[in-house]
Amino acid sequence: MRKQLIYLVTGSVLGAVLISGALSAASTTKICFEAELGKDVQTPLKVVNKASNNWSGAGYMEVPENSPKSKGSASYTITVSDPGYYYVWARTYWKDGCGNSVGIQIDSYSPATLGQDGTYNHWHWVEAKGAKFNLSAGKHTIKLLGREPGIMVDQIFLTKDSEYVPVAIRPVTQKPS
Ligand SMILES: [Ca+2]
Repeated sequence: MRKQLIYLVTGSVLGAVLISGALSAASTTKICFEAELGKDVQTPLKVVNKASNNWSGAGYMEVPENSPKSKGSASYTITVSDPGYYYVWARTYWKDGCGNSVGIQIDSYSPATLGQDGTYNHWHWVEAKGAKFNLSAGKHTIKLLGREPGIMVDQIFLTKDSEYVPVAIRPVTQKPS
């Protein structure tokens, strides 16, 4: 009986170790930074610094309504500590159907389009569907690209987990340089 109990306890401990091992393998690096901290900002993209509970940090990046299409950019240098394939998301706000997308370019990859969805007048996360980026450890350049007017971008988020869907404001993990 005593021996059985020992086996039982040992088995549970082993099970717990295996489960925690599986969890740590499944949990992946997440990178999140504020869109308004972009450098070398080119119009019509512009930084809006305004405090609110509706967005994170000091404000957001905006392409004002009635701006030209496919113009404007902002640059971010981020540091990747965990190399691998990353998926990119942006926390966005579309004022109406005239503008519901934004572009993101990472290093020398082709620019990816995020959005083209039907969620208006509401902050929400959109992803670069079908795009993943192989990022080595070290510094990488991310560019936010204007595509359509009447849009705002609060945060930019990268994850190695293809199943992960960010919700609401995410914790900032680094300040881009
Ligand atoms: Ca922000």
